[in-house]
Amino acid sequence: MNRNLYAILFEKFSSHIDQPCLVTDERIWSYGDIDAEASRMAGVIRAGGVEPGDRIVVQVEKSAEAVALYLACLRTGAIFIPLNTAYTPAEVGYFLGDAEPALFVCTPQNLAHYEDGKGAYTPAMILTLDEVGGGTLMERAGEAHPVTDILQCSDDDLAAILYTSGTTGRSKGAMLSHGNLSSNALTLVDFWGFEEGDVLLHALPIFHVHGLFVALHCAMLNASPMLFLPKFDVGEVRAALPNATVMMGVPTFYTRLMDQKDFDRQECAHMRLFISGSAPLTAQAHEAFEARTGHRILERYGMTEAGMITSNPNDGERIAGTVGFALPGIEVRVHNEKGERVYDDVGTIQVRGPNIFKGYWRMPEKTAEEFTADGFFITGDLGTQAEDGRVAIVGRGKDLIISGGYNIYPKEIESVLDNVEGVVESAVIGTTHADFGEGVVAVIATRDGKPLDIEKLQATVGAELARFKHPRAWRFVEALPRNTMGKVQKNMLRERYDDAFTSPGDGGF
Ligand code: MCA
Ligand code: AMP
Repeated sequence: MNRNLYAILFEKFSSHIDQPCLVTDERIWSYGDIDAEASRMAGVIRAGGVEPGDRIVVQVEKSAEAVALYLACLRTGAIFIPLNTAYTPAEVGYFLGDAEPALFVCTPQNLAHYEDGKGAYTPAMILTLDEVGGGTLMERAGEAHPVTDILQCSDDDLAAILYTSGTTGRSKGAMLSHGNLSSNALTLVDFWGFEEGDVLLHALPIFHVHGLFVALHCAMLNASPMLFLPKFDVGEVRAALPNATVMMGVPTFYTRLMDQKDFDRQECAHMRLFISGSAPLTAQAHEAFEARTGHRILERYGMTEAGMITSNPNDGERIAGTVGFALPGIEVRVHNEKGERVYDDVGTIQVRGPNIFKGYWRMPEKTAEEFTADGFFITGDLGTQAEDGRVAIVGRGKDLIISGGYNIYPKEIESVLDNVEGVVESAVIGTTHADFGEGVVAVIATRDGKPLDIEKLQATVGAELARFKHPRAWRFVEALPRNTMGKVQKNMLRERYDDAFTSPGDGGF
């Protein structure tokens, strides 16, 4: 049997080939249209000499064509590597060098940065794709001989690599197999009760697990239409809600909807399910949403390396502040520092199951560090598990900021700041932000504690790092607080500057 994820998706939607798949501003793409586009793009991939197992790095805006490109990679056995559109050429350069793709697809606007061997690694082929289906990839697809077969794959063959930053520096590519993705998708479509008539409101980016895998796969396995919005725009989402039944979002989606004074029950009357994840949804936000709309948001917990791990039930009690139970077929446990399994006590969350990634791309030693001897993946999240299995996340063991659902690793920003003249050392922390959950604050030690030129600091960070990672509040001190071991006490800094985005004049964004 062919375990290629595309074969599994195709089998489910092929009886609905004339049904709408992606509804965009420009047009309605039926399942047949998307399949045909994926065949043409597969033709481009094959004609370009890209072999199964070769990597294709993609940094393009959200579009139906970008979805077809992803499906074409699955179809041909090429490994799909999506990148956040906000990444700077410097950041992209690292990923190209690390992944060594046979093909890089970028926007026409960014092409100049990568042509003619400007970076450390120049892919054999660079094509372009814009947000309305223009670019050299589409020109070639128009002429290509469509590939209609689906490469025979096993569960262990790689489908995608998603980069996730590390607490100690370099980004790691999480290798995800066809089996990782299909097992998770098949579980979710069932667990969340996808049914005939469901319409998914898709406003997430498609370069992360949430928008690319969780949302797309569930809809495609159910042959559901997706109202495919370019991004989360509160007005457009509100306009689409009456035609949808399911929405998946990060907590910022829900806080932004709640900020709309006239957003009410009526607009959600047609909805079956609101799902939240990627960052903690506060119990307060959960309850306020229910009071306003009558819907209890279903919160679930996931990770790039593991896909979806736990979920509150579709039928059953959704408890605010918890992320529910291990999904069927997945084992979750909490271990304390002594390595003992604990219940109702805080420890690290560990996971085992068919969803767990195959390791970090070309980093076997890093991979080994993240697994226990009995094969559980150590998530780095701190949580509790009740006797009945219900999990609550209480914090992170890893030095990570989650802002609007994007992960930001302080180390990466600190490394840039520490090279700026006048900076003795820096500590980057996340503090409470009403819109993004957490906002980035840079605490900088200077020789006399006097402030440095913020514009200069911003420009230095700006040349290297994507804008969503930029500190939006700056604090200058004489020295960073350290414990007796010499480690910077970030907890103390987070407490001290927790009002960075709530005190007057510190809006940041
Ligand atoms: C945009 N900006 C941000 C963020 N997004 N800053 C911090 N954090 C962010 N998340 C900045 C931009 O750089 C810009 O700054 C300004 O905010 C406005 O940009 P804009 O593009 O208009 O922002 P937006 O459209 O309002 O986007 C906010 C958003 C978006 C809708 C929350 O970030 C989003 O869709 N987030 C979802 C991320 C996601 O899918 N995560 C799933 C990861 P300036 O004005 O200075 O230029 S997968 C995962 O975590 C696991 C597996 C899981 O469990 O799901
Ligand atoms: P990523 O590396 O982008 O896949 O992000 C995964 C991380 O997001 C997890 O390790 C958690 O720290 C966090 N996360 C995902 N879902 C939730 C949730 N429902 N509540 C709290 N944190 C979450």
